[in-house]
Amino acid sequence: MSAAYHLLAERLNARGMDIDAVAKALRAQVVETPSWAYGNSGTRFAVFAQPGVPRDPFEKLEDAAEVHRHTEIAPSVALHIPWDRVDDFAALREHAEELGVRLGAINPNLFQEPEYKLGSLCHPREAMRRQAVAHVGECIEIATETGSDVISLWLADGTNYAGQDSFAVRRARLLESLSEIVKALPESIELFIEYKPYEPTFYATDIADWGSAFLLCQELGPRAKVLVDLGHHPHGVNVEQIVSLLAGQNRLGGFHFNDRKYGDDDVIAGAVDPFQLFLIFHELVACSAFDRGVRFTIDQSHNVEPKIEAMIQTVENLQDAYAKALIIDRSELERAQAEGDVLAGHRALVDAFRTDVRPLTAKVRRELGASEDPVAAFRASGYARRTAEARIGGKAASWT
Ligand code: RM4
Ligand code: MN
Ligand code: MN
Repeated sequence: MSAAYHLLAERLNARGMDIDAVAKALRAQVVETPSWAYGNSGTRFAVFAQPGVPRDPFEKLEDAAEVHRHTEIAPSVALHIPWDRVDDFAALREHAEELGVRLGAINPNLFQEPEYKLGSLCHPREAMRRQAVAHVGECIEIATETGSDVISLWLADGTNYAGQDSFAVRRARLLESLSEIVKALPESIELFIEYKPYEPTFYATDIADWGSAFLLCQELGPRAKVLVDLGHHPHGVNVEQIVSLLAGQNRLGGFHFNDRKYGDDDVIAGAVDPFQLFLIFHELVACSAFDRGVRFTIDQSHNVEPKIEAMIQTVENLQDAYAKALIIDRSELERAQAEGDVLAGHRALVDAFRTDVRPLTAKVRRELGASEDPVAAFRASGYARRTAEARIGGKAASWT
């Protein structure tokens, strides 16, 4: 065990903290990675293809398994349909199992068909709404075959100009479409509803914020929950407070982790604002979200950085944020809050945030059979070179 770990353990033990319990919680952390992050992606200006990018969902799973191999806390992979449509989902599931991973949330794609120009579930024409509902129905069937327990829905619907359509009528169409979807869900599958304030539409988005998503969930019943994507808020919004509120109402389905400086940038979680990430994990620990099945998915697109390395770094950042949240001196925090000791409460958080938990997370990874330094181990493994050499020919996976 490293000297740095002993120092950290000593410090935490002196505060009466059970470091073994912290390590146990960290070993149980589970993060889902998105299949679409392993394919080529870009901006509306350009897609920069990378060498060795998977050519089909089977190869995407191989890259996801590599992330899991080095971290041992990323055992499941979210799929996006039709990007990940295959003829035989049982075979895909088997391939995942052979690689030591499993298939996670199924994400319907209601934004790329030319028919969806004016929307999908809210489209003015009934035939288009039917087509969109049918696509989600196909995703439910896929979820049944893949053993997935979540349909994770992000809706691109909205309008570009005032007067283009009626808010109220679009809302009524949305509720009708979603009610049909919920009715089609088997017992074992939940529906997550993701919100986003703008993009691809610019005037109004049909599910723009957590309140809109929450309201829909209330109308749709207990199987519908809200998904919080960290890049989907206007600037200055207190995301950790939204997390606390939704968790308190038992409507926090899960996350799409990423980070951003300006818009929906989808860069590595914790790369821009690690303090916000830490505060979100603090709220989750405070309301025992980890015992309540909240799902932790990454939703990122790595356009210029190497994709697998970026994903491994992300998983590490999420582990780091969780570790820091777990070592908060909660009795001191409660004391300070009860006594109105403003800055002592703040200091309790900042003290944990400033603590270097890397010796602890490295130990946890060692115990799990993962790599102590996952990015370095991945770099040294030669995997990137091998796949770049092997994956020649065919068409690289891409969202375009
Ligand atoms: C959206 C949203 C969805 C994701 C797509 C690719 O902005 O975040 O969750 O599936 O991008
Ligand atoms: Mn998302
Ligand atoms: Mn997004």
